[in-house]
Amino acid sequence: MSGKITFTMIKPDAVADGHIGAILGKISEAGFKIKALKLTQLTVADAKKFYEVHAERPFYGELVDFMSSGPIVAAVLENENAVESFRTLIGATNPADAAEGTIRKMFARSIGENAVHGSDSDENALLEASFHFAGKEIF
Ligand code: FUP
Repeated sequence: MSGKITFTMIKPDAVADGHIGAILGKISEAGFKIKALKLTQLTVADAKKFYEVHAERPFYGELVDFMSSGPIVAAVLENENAVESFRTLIGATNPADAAEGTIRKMFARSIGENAVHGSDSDENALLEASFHFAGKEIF
């Protein structure tokens, strides 16, 4: 499955702003198949673990607080060249730099509250999918 799978979260800002349906619509229109999907909330410990690669960065505390502040939608997605094509669909980390029509350009509040996550490698996609979903929840 490597190469065809990516993992995403619709982050607390976009859930609170009522964008779940619109974002899932753009994901489907772009040709991604939903392999797993749930509304859930990260604990502080979950968010610390998920973003531990950023533990030394100055924004880590705010990122952990934000990501555990409210419900998220977690999903596993399938497509050709899934990681790269999904990152193109979501746009740059900072919505101010994101291309027109990308999910972050349309729905993100700021660089810290940027609407969606997308895995940055095939290896991380599989690790992130298994962090959030049991095998029997992935179809
Ligand atoms: P991305 O791969 O585009 O999600 O971006 P990064 O992995 O670099 O960053 C992960 C998250 O850290 C971002 F989604 C938001 C947060 N972040 C900040 O809050 N400030 C920054 O300067 C960079 C990232």
